[in-house]
Amino acid sequence: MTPLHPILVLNGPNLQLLGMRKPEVYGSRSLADIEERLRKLAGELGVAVECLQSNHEGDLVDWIGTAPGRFAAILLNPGAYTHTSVAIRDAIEAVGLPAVEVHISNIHAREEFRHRSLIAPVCLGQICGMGTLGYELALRALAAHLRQNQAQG
Ligand code: CA2
Repeated sequence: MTPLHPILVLNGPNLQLLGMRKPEVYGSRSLADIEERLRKLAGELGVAVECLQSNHEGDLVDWIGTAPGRFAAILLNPGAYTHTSVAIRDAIEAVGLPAVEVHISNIHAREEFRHRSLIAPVCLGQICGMGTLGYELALRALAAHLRQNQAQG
């Protein structure tokens, strides 16, 4: 298999608290645990991942903006910025890299303000409500998408 550029994994605000609070909503795994599992799965899939988290919208916009040429795709859980950030949406749309949005909880079964994602329309797809397994499903989807595109030249 020809090596691909790594996949950029971005987590937004408050996701550094995973495993420490609200396990009934977000499960009991820490972000470090999720990232470790993604690195292991990436190895099995023949890709690499780089994982970053920030509570600041501008950091996420900067990382997305500098991804082309360094990363092949983006897996992101934008946290609460999902529902508010035109800047993150514009960044994803501008760079044109395939992106998958992940939510641990089922945002459609929660408060109405969480039902709308500004970012999902510029992504390949969205996975939500599958707990932290959603990150692994998204990585599988992106790796398959990249391999398919590679095979088609
Ligand atoms: O379900 C998801 O993954 C969310 O992106 C999580 C965001 C929320 O604003 C979105 O609507 C859905 C919140 C992340 C906060 O994470 C915490 C983790 C542990 C304890 C408290 C918050």
